[in-house]
Amino acid sequence: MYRSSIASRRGFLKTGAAGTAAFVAGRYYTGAVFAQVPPLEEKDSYVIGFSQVGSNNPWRIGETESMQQTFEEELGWTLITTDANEDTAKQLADIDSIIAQQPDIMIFPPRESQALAPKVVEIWEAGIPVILIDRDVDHEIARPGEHFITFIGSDFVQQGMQAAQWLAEATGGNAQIIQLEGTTGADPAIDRQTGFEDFIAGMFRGTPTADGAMDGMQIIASQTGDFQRDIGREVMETLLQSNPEVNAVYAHNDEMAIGAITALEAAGRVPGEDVILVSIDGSNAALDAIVDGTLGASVESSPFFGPIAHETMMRFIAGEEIEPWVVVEDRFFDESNAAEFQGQQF
Ligand code: GYE
Repeated sequence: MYRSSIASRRGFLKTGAAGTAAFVAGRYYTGAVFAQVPPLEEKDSYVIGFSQVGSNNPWRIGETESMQQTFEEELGWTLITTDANEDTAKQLADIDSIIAQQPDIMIFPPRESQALAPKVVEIWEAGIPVILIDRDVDHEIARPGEHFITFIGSDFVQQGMQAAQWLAEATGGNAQIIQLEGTTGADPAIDRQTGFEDFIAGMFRGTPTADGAMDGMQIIASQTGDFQRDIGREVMETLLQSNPEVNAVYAHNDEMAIGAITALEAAGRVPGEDVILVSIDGSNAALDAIVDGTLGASVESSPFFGPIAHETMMRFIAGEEIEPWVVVEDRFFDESNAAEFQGQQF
């Protein structure tokens, strides 16, 4: 599809090297000054490159299993799977090794938004179409509908806002909050922080909220726990010592919330009573903690991307124009419904 806006031209010129390579290759680029996703022909089976970020958390394992179930077990296609062990440099190298194997398409989560964006452009230069799942990249560098087909994933700003709203209600608007951030530079960590902080500041996506600024809700400390349980626990142990007045925790994922619960209990605090916790993901462990009363609530963030990735890929092959963001709808779990879903998640 022809895009002639000044913005895309300017954007394209910024990635001049990419443009030249695409022009020289002459496969999908015929002289116009905009990027275009390489096409994917219709055939019986496909080789898909899947570069996973890590596997030390049930969410990641759930995502990998969903991809394997859809593409390998149900369709009988080939999934080239790599595991970056939560190391961005390794993910960059993993992607190079997948490109060398010339898959038909790559479907993967970029660990960090900016660090992976030039790599998405490189995959585009190599003539391989890309669907990003679960995490997005910086659109100043790599753009959906041009360098990659689309981003399939949750609305992380909305998730942060929902967590803030629940916490404000649960604490009567008075909370001394420790925030445990996800992986620094990861799209969900950035947006979950924005959604939460904006909400307590009385804003949501640039519009004032009905509740206005919540002066009784204060973030007294905020540090990354890299989306990992053990790091979440260690960070919480340290932050607890310097912030004994804490009475609320907002963790960007369930694993860090569970680590924080362990740290709180070890320090003689009573999670769920003198410290209220809210997090994101909706894992089985989180549902159990909600039922036990230690975790207050968890906003769902589904890792089951196999079916929706397949459906989106087939729409692309059929020549449909794909929206730049395929939004995954999430549920919300608290004491009113957690028991109903126990064991059904990941
Ligand atoms: O919340 C977390 C994982 O990228 C949306 O990353 C995902 C997040 C998820 O490690 O548990």
